[in-house]
Amino acid sequence: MSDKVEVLVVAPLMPFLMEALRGQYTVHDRIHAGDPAAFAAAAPRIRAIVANGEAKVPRALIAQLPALEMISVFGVGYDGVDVSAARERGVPVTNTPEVLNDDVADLAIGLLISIARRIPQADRFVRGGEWLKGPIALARKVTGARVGIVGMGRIGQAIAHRALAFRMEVSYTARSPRDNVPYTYYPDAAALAEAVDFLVVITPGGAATRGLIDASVLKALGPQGYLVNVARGTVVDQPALIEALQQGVIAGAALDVFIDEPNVPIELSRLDNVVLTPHVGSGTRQTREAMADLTFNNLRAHFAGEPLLTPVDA
Ligand code: 8YV
Repeated sequence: MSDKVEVLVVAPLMPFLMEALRGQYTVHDRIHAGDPAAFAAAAPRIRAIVANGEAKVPRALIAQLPALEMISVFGVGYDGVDVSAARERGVPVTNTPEVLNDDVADLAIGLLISIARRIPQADRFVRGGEWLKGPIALARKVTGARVGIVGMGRIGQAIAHRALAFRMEVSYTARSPRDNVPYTYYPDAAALAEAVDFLVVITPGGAATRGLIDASVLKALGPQGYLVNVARGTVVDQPALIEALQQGVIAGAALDVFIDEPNVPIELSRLDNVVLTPHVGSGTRQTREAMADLTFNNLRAHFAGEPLLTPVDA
């Protein structure tokens, strides 16, 4: 048997990250889910878990790995990891902050413009020969509109910077007002929604934000308002959103994330006032490579006895 460190990969990862991991470690790819015998045999030797932003690393899994030393997440969000269970065991968790800020902010603005200007709908209009029958309906102006950002962390601030270039009036809600931003603060999502044309959600997932954007927030956003979600599906009450879209309680929504990915409710797909993307906020080659490097280098640092590059809660 080789003396390579053994790691458990718990989610599908980019091929270039898998290749780097396989070059350095003995990699067990998702055996915890698909191969109980192999998992039982390897579990006592597994010293690290590699996850992604959507992966689940529950307490029960951590408990089955007595030699576990660290969890490296390929993603900024680590709501799927039971960080308390890891902390109790003295197992640090790392993620990939900063390197994906630009991509997620770019997509947020792209989705906002897409739903307001109905770009995918216009594309379908041309392809379907509808243009020959007459002009398309008018859309909603973006420049100068009021945008409310739910979550004013690093990505929220990157979205705000871009919104300013569109001369948008930026306001936000967060657990508490931030003293490093000049935007108007609202104490809760409903008050913010009431005051804006576009509500952009970029707050961490997890128990603290589950269902934060509920029927009352959507009602406050109103029939001229649009929702953009580039955070986690769990932050929005998805059935309430579907109903709001069907009933015209809000004007439209652009969504990159869903409750049960990759399953998207058929009701959403049937609606014309939505734009749907398959969780691609960080999905460019450049950014995914930077995320892979950081995921790998956190593992490398740990096993070299060096400080972790980006531990969570740091
Ligand atoms: C995913 C994400 O990690 O960073 C996050 O929190 O949700 C994404 O970047 C990515 O899709 C890889 O699975």
